[in-house]
Amino acid sequence: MTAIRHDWSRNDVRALFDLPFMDLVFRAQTVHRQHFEPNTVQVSTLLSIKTGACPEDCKYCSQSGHYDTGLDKEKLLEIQKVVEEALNAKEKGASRFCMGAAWRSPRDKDMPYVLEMVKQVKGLGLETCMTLGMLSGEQAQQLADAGLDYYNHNLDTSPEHYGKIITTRTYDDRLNTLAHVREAGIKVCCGGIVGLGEAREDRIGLLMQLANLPVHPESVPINMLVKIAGTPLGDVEDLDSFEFVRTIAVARLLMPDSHVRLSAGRETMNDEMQALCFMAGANSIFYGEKLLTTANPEAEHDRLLFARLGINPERRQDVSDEARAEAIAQSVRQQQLASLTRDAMASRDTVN
Ligand code: SAM
Ligand code: DTB
Ligand code: SF4
Repeated sequence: MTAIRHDWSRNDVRALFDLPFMDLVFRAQTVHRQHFEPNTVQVSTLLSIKTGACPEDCKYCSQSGHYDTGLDKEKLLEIQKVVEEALNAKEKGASRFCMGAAWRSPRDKDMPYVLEMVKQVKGLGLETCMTLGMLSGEQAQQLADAGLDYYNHNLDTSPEHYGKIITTRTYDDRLNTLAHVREAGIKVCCGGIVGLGEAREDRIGLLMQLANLPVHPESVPINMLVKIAGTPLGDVEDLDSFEFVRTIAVARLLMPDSHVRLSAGRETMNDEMQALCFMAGANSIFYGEKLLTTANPEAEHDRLLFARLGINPERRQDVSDEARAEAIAQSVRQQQLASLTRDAMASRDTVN
């Protein structure tokens, strides 16, 4: 087993990106096999529960009210409609149902509805995930009490590139929400987008931020930008496919115990490219014809792809809440011990 580290330097991460492609993918696949069943991929289905008219200005997003993308806006869906979609996703083979809302953050009057959605979707035997924007500590606790398994909130890009992509919320706002989610005991789903016109140094910066969080996100979505006409990034230059695979491989090496999701952007990838991503350690996908507002491959196509590659969908995880809380507490204790040891070594070096 590779040790779980939280002290990755820029040079460490850059050195991984700089490896010859085959060496990088081989190393990522080797680490992947030490930590996961090799031919198993976790399958989540997404639903937009509130669409468009978002006050944020994320330059990639179809749902931002700042750009004219021609999207049909929709108010918060009825609970019954959400439950029907979740049942449908379960019947098609998803193990997790992710509900996304185009909000800066939920209003207090929205909370009873989303809490009820969590309870009812969980009642179907699905893992639940929500992405509702920024959360206060109290809102995170309410979601935890309702039984929410995962909360998705991405860092999106490096701290250095961030201001070119979003101006209406800060990097620290995002880190605060992540801390609230973690403190409430909800599992964290946090990743980013590549292909925004960022430099490799920004992909390095994003992965360093994720890998140096106090506890690694359980789920790390790596999204390839889906270009949306009408947004400022609607016709940005394509990212090289191998650079995308490298990003997946480096994420796998930095966060060996996390599920790395080959997330948005599969619609424009061929099957061979997706197989390379699995080879590089991706072990989760979004499944079903729609992401939030854009197209995803047909479910039938994905079933066939899994069969051609001998991949099995991961079964729902049944680890108890107590076991998970103990695993996180242990990881925090290990980090504290590692940092105490480092401090002791440093002061010994100074004394000598
Ligand atoms: N509004 C909430 C928020 O931003 O926290 C939740 C939904 S938002 C759509 C979730 C994530 O989807 C974003 O942080 C971004 O990483 C990803 N995303 C959004 N639009 C995308 C696009 N056009 N291409 C790829 N990823 C995208
Ligand atoms: C994530 O990292 N990717 C998903 C999910 N979290 C919410 C969203 C992808 C959105 C792609 C563009 C769209 O469909 O609107
Ligand atoms: Fe709003 Fe989320 Fe889209 Fe940003 S990514 S504009 S916060 S829906």
